[in-house]
Amino acid sequence: MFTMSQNSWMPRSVLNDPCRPSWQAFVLSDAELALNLSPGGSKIILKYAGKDATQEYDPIHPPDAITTNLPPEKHLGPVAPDTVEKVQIVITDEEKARQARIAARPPLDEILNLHDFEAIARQVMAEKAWAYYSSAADDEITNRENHAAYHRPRILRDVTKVDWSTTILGHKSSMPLYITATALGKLGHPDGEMILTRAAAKHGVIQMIPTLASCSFDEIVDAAQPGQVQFFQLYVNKDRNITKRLVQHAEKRGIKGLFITVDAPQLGRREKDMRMKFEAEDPSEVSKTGSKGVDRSQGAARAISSFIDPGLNWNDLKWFKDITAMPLILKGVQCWEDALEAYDLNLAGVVLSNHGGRQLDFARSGIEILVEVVEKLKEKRGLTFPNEQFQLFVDGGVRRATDVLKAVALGATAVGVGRPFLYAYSSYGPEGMDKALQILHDEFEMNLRLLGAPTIRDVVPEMVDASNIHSHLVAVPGDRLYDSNYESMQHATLREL
Ligand code: PPY
Repeated sequence: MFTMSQNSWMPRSVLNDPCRPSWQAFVLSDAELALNLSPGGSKIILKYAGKDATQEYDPIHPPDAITTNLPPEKHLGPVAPDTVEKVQIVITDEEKARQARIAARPPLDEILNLHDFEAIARQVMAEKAWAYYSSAADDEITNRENHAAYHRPRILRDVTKVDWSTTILGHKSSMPLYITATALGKLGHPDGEMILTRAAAKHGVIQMIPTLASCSFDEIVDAAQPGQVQFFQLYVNKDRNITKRLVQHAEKRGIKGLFITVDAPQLGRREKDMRMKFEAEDPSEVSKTGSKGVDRSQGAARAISSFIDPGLNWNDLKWFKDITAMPLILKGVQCWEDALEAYDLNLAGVVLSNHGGRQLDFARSGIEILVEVVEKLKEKRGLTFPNEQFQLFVDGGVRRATDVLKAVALGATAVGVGRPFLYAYSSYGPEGMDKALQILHDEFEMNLRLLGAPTIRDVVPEMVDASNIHSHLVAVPGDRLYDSNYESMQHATLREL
């Protein structure tokens, strides 16, 4: 349970959590400070003052939000949970309708591909959760720009047996993909990221743990099987001591690669997410801005992003090398010049990504960037890909094994998959996630046969025609993802004067 009052913040869940420090509860002594500290603004504090705010708080606050951000002198001691007012949870008509839609989901057997999960998720997820997961930047152009390469399969090769396993940063993976980091996993299911951990173990894939997880880092690591490989995605904190602690703790817990996100010095403008708060709150409040002119009344993303350091730059990378021996990978590289710089700094690789279209709109797709990076790093440094010393990864827009295989053919070691897994477990729980990975396995098996490639090593550049990739003129059929995802301000009502 998490309660807020005008002068106290007290997460009861900590009482049962062995990973947390022993002082167990956190009380702000100063109401003014509490109101100013809340990234969601004062309204949310006042709304839940003295009440059980667990449901609102848990999914959108990483569990260490208070321990990390609140100075120790503000932690005043344990809470007696019995003294806290219980809140009557009112089930709205809207929530009842959502529960009815959940009950009416098609059986999992009828889910044939990852798009299907998305279609169900849209109907059964809580509105705020759907808005956060599905939103993308600005006009959501980049969000649908990932499909401009075509296969050139070979025939008459013996593909009786096909093997789509590979290695990523030297670690075995049953498929050339990994579960990439996505924030706030509990918005979709109360078990959040731990569903991904368990499914990763079962299917032999690697999970990248997000900085902004809903579960704590230790919970996620503890949920792994012995020997299970996990990576860690890092948002760099303005307070480098916090970052250092996180990184060194991750290394101590056996994390095998540090993916430093470099494409989010500021949050992209995700209007669907923003509209959530916009609609939920008093219209007179919505345009209120914080001290730096930032609108603090907006959606989930904005509430969690203020700690990220926009000052992060190339000079910081030496410091990372000094504080950790984990392989360093930059996540969010978008042109060959930066990939080359990362190579010259002896990093272990780069993720070519537009952050799922959630940051800079009109940023190019990962696969388009991949083509230019492979070409230029060959020209400038004589590199060929895939390359063990400097690995290329791609993420964004992956819904099919064919998306993965195109990237692999063009030189990627592996591809990150994010939203589809969130949609799978948000709509069907752990079984949904299990099914999603099974679907991908089945797709790899079939598509390797159809490509004429018995193993991943046989998936070569000649198997893809990427000649249109930079033209941005590729005809795509009606874009279901876009048509169903983009939401204009269609329900706008004018205020009464
Ligand atoms: C995302 O929502 O895309 C995230 O990765 C989390 C996040 C949150 C705030 C700023 C940047 C990224």
